Amino acid sequence: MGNKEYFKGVPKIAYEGKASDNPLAFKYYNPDQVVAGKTMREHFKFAIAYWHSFCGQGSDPFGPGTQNFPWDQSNDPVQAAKDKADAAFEFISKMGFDYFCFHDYDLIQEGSSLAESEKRLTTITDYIKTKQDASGIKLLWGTANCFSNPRYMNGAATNPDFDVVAYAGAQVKLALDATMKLNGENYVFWGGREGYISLLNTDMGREQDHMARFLTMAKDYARAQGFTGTFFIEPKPSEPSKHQYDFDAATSIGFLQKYGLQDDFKLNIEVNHATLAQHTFEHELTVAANDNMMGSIDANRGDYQNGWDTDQFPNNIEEAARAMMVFLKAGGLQGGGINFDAKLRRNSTDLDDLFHAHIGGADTFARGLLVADNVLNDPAFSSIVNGRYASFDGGQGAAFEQGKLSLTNLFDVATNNTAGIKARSGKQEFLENILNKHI
Ligand code: XLS
Ligand code: NI
Ligand code: NI
Repeated sequence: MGNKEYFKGVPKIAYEGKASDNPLAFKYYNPDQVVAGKTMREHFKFAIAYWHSFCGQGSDPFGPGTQNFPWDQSNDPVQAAKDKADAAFEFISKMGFDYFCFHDYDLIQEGSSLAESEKRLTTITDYIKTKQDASGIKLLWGTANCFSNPRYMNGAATNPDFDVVAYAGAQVKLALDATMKLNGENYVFWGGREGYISLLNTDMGREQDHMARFLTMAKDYARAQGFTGTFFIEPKPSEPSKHQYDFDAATSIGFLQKYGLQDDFKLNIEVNHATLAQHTFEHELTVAANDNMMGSIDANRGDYQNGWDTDQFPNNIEEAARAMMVFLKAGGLQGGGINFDAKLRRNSTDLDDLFHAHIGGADTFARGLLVADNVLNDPAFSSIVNGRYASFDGGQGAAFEQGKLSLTNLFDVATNNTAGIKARSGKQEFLENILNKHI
């Protein structure tokens, strides 16, 4: 067990309330505070993303990493992986969060063969298991990185070459084994290369059939091993592919329903993916919630002046509040939690920056939750939304909802309406003011 302290001088982060001037304290995230019947800790299940926080060192397409992590100094892959796990568990414990998430090769560098990778994964998961037992920190979800290695340049499950599909299957089997060994509560599929770069060389229908076949096999394997958690698809419209098959929530739900996967699979909605798809975060959550598919959240935000997945830490309170309104109305997530799939800016190079980022992210969601609860409990707000649909609560409107009317009946209702159609205001500005009042 490593006993080196990586984040020296940083104490365990505590809730001190909004009057506190301590930058290393939560101002709104109070894990034990009950909101709408649950503690904040239960609502959110905050998780740390291993890849952004402990692997990515700030490199971008224009230059190498800047952050030079003290846990990434050993040339021995096993030692480097253990140092990284030590740093990760120290950080998560100091944040007071309960969960982490990983890709297989975030935990340890991929080996030069499948057998070597399997051996390395076994070694590091043995090590992480002891750290989980000692700290109580849990695994929200695991996943396989089937997009970085050059073998996946034409896709993983949707690769036109069966040998690559089989290799991806082997990798996902190992990632599922690692996830189950660490008692992962869920398993994620994000298909960055499951799409196309050009339709000229792509048989889209065949690739989508392959993807469904692959997901079904992965699900059947895990279920046969006794895995009872939920599988998540993570919609994203593009980047790295020109077009990804899991474009957005509506597309992904249609895909899952077409192939009969909707009972085992839900969605992991990411804020920045929503905005890349030209949707809002609240839109994607609403689409998912309507079909009982709101499984988990990857919390971050985009830069609204450019079109990349910039994965910035959440700090937009209105965006969080609107999302939390959907969240509360749906009764929370189907199995998942809130994973900070976010990274420091390349020039944020101090070790304490990682704390400021996660404190801000947690406080943004906590504040969003408090605002959402207040808005939903504000009678001026709910009476307007409910009132807009009152004509369906009785009479012919109710008969319409119950499927008792035909098109001819609608013709009769419209013909007999001698009073005419009244203009009814949507009251948007009124509602926006109520939301802002609670912010
Ligand atoms: C990339 C995705 C990725 C997934 C996990 O854009 O957000 O990080 O969350 O593979
Ligand atoms: Ni993500
Ligand atoms: Ni992303």
